[in-house]
Amino acid sequence: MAGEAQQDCLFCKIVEGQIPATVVRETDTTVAFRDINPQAPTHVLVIPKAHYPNAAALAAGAPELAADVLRETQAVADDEKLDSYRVVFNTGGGAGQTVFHAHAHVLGGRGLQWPPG
Ligand code: IU
Repeated sequence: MAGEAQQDCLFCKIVEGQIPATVVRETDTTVAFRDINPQAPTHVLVIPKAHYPNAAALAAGAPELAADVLRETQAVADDEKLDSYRVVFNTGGGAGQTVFHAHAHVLGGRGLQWPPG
């Protein structure tokens, strides 16, 4: 069922505390943790606790939860004192998505090029 934890999902395991992560924020519905392979001085992932495979499924299936995730990206940027930052939802393998549990990358702390690669 939509939103249910998936046995083989690494981010569900982080939510459940079965895999370690450096958690920087947590709400009833979301977790934010530092990316293990940071691409910028600040690189934090914000995920919904509930499992949705990507941002499109999250937005369609649980729009209020999608709003929670977006709100938390702003909170991360505030915590990290970022004036400029980028929020990225890689959606689909062709866009570089490797973990199929919806997540927002919050990137900042350096100049960012546009368009991204
Ligand atoms: P992507 O958009 O699906 O490519 O992003 C997945 C990210 O998850 C990627 O940047 C990884 O470095 C990151 N990550 C992590 O932070 N902790 C983990 O245990 C695993 C992946 I697996």
